[in-house]
Amino acid sequence: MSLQSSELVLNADGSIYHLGLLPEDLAQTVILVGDPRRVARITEHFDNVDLKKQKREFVTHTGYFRGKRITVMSTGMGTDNIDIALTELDALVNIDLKESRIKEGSVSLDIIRIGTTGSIREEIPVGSFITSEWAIGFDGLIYYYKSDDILNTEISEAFIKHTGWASNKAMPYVVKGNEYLIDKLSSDSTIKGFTGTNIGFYGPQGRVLRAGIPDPDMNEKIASFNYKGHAITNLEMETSGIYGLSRLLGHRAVSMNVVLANRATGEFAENTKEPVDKLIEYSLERIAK
Ligand code: R1P
Repeated sequence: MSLQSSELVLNADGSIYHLGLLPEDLAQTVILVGDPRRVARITEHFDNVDLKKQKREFVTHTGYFRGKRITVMSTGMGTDNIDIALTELDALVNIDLKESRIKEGSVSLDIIRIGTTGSIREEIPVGSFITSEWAIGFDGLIYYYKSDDILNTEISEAFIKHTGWASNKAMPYVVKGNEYLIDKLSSDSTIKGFTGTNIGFYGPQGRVLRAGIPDPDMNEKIASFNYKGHAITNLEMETSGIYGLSRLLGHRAVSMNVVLANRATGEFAENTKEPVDKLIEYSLERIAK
């Protein structure tokens, strides 16, 4: 059965709709970043870059780092963009775009997020590298898919009870990263974390400028949650979507984040470039190993 053109949307050159990429543009190892300008900051370390494309916030470079072919792509901010990024990356390898048919067998990508985050623990200072072992999504994206088999409901149910999570917000979901990539990207320089993924930067992460929030103690409740040793370390906006969709589609994913803010102490990195550059260099070293 072929997919209708309203479902599998292609551009005039045959590339996938939002990413603007053709299957040959993509490497099997894919680094995802939020900020479009971070793409070049990563590929400046490459031996060569043979492809550069951009559509909307999706900037893509593909090239070689120490002989390994790697694609680096920006997703912009949030799990709504991750829905598009992951679905279209998967389509590039697992759907025959010319025939509009799902291919026999499936190809698995290695997906590594290199991002920035806020720590909710005093003991995880600005500059720390967090490898997300688990993610808890407050964004609700995964509930739009058949996802019962990949979610850890024991942890999410304990979390909902502990925080008194309001039923007018999306129900939190818990999903694990890929063990192989978590080990590969972890070392004495990283902390294994449990990352909370929010649907926004301000109210959803408990930041108040002018608009008030219904539960000002939510970050403290999130920080005091500890279920059988599972305690949340940091907040950002993409990891749960990347982990959830990667599990559903059969890809391996790990999320690496450098801490720029400490929400417990109120501290923010004076210089954001240096810690991000350090995480880029560290992650590339581990990916190339
Ligand atoms: C918010 O400032 C953005 O920064 C973090 C959040 O997840 C969100 O996307 O990650 P990136 O630096 O990768 O964009």
